[in-house]
Amino acid sequence: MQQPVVLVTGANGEIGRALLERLHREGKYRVVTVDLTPLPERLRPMCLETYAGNIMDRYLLDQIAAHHEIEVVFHLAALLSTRGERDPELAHQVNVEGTLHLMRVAQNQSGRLGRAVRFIFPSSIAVYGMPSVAEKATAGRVREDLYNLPITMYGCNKLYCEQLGRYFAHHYRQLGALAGAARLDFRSIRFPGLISAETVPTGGTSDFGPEMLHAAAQKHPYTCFVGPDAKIPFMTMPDAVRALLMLLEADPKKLTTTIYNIGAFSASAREIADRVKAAFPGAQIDYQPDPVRAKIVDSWPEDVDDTRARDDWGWKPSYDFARAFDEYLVPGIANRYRAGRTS
Ligand code: AKB
Repeated sequence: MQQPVVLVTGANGEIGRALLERLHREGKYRVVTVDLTPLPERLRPMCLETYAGNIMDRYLLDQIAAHHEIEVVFHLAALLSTRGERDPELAHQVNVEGTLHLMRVAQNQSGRLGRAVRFIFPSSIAVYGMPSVAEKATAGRVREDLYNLPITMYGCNKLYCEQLGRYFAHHYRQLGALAGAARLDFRSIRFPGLISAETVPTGGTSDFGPEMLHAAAQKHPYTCFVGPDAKIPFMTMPDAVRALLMLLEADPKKLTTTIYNIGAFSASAREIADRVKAAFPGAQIDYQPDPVRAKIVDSWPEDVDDTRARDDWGWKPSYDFARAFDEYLVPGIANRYRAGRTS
């Protein structure tokens, strides 16, 4: 029997590239990708087919669905929080309308297959809106259902799409002929800021962590856009990808919700800078907080409560703060720049 087909949108992004490599190593799925920009040469042989195009293009999505029996969707395409504040309407189009198109395609596909397509959606700590820095400091590990008052378009988009997914999974066309048909199996993870040894993110507001590290590894000075005390949860990219696959493979009977926090470690800009300086002794880091970006980071919780993910599908991070730097980021980044890779 042929392996099932997985569709990855935003495959050329940070998470996408890491996920493609992992899916390729495991060899359990055939992978079809779509992204605005073509995949780098080295990733293309890992895929059954790659499409360069926009997820707003309904015709393209229908074409992809017509050509492949898609059983799983990783919908990674999105405009992140800083980019989204620069163009909120575009963020809404990509993050909400694009997601709706894709859910419709996956829903139709579930009907055709007669079983639920698994739709894995990366949400974010951006769905939270802490009312003040003082409350952020005392709130501790924030549960999924608290402080859902985002201050960015991206956060609003993610929060809404989580609900859209829940609707598609449990209530889609509840009055119509499809009331008893196979629905989407929607599952989402609220990611913290992600740090990869391979890639530098663009357009996000948690980017100060990875930017600081990659700048130091390249011997570039770095001016941080948040103050030294700004603190949010972070996670390494290998843990993020592992979580996506764990949630994909989790037994549906064990899932008690469609929305899961996952945590690994929390760190302030100063704590990250100290680690970076220890690893790259010449690193030059200073602070010139951008008031808006700093306010966005202040609105995100210091830490998240991931009890549900631990209980329902066995989530446990592999990398805490020390291991992340010592065993993954520092050696990985040194390798990456030594090899002089450009993509
Ligand atoms: C961003 O900064 O927008 C993202 C996120 C926290 O979801 N990295």
